[in-house]
Amino acid sequence: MKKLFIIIISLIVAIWLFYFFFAQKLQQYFFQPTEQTALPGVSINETQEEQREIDQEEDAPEPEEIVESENELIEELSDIEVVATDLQIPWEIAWLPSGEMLVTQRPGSLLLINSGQTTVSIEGVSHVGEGGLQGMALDPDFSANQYLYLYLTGRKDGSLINRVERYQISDKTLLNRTIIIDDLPGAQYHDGGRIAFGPDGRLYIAVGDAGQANRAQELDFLGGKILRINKDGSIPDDNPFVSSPVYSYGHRNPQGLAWDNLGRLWATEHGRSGATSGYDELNLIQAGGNYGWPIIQGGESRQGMISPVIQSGASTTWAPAGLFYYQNRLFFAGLRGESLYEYNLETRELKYHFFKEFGRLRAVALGPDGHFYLSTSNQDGRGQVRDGDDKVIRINPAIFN
Ligand SMILES: [Ca+2]
Repeated sequence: MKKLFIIIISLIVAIWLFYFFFAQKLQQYFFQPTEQTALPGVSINETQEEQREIDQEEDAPEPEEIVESENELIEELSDIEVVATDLQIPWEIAWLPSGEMLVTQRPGSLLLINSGQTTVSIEGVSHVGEGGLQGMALDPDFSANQYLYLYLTGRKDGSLINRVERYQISDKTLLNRTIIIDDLPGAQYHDGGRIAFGPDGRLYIAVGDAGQANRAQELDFLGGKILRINKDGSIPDDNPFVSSPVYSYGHRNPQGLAWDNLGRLWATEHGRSGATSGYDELNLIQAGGNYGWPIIQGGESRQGMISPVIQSGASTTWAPAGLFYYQNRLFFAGLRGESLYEYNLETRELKYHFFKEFGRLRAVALGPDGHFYLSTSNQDGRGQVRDGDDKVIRINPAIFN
C-alpha cells in the first residue's frame, strides 16, 4: 500500500515537471515568438516596437492572447506617467542610491517617495513669496557620508535671508544640521535657489538679486550671483575672485544649473518681470563672467559683459527654472511659459513641449532609470490648479527623438 502511494506521487511530480520544463517550451516554439517584456519605466525603442508589431502580424497567436498582452504593454510602456500627486509646490527632485525619490516642497518639507511617502519638515523655513525650501543636492560622496544639501529662505533679525544647510539622512530622518553658507540676500521675490555639484566636486549656488538689481554688479554683494564653494562652505583657492565665493555675476534670478558633456556650466535666468516680462536667458557660464543685469538685457551686448546664448525676446516669457543636459540638448522647465524647452546645442534650435498641458513647470531632472522627471508648480498662486496638483510626471525621453 505504501509503495503504491509513493509510485502515484512520483508519477504526479513527473507529469508536473514535464509540463513546466518541456511542454511550455514546445508551445512557445510552435505558437508565438518570445515576448519582449518591459519593467515599468524601462523603454523599448521604436525599432524594437516596430519589430514586435511585425512579429505579431506574422505569427498571429490566438486573438485573446494578443488583446491581453497589448493592454499590459500599454500600461507598462506609458510614455507619460504621473508618479506623485497632491504635492505642495515641489522645487527640486533627486534620488538616493537606493532609488528612493526626494522632492523638496517650497512651504518647507522634504518628501521621501518609494512605494510609500514620508514627509520630513525642515525647521526655520520662511515661505514668503518666491522664498521657501528650494534647491537640493546630494553629496558626490553620498554613499559614504549620507550628506544632503538644501537651499532655503529663513529669517534673521526680521529680514529674509537665504542659506545652504547640510543634513545627514538616516532612516528617513535628517540629522546633524550644519550651515554651509549663511546670510545670502533674500526677499519676497528673486531668491534664485538652485544648487548643484559640478564635475569639479564644488557646490554651485544660484542666488537671485533679491530685488536689488543694481547690486547684482557689486562683487561684495552675494545676490545676483552664481557662487562656487567647497562642500564644507570654505572658498576654493581657484575661484575667479580672491577669497570670494562669487563665480559669475550680473545675474537677475537664475534658477537652473547644469553641466554639458564638455563640462561647461549652463544657467537659466529669469528676465524682467511684470506686464512687459520677456528677455529670459540661457547663459553659458564662465568663471568671473559678468552677465550684464541690470545694465544689458535680451540680445544687447556691451564690452566686458556676456550676452545670453539664447533669450526669449521682448514679447515671450519662459520664466525658466530647472535645467539638465541630455544627449547634446539642454532641457529646461518653464513656469509662466508652461512648457518643457529643448535647446539643441548642435542645431541651435529651440523646441517646446507640453505647452499648457501640465501648467507651470519648475523642476526637471534625469532619473536613475533614464527617464525625465518634471514637477508642476500650479499651487504657487500663479497657476491654474488642476486635479492632483502639484505633480511629478515621468517622461520617456524616446518621445523627443
Ligand atoms: Ca544677462
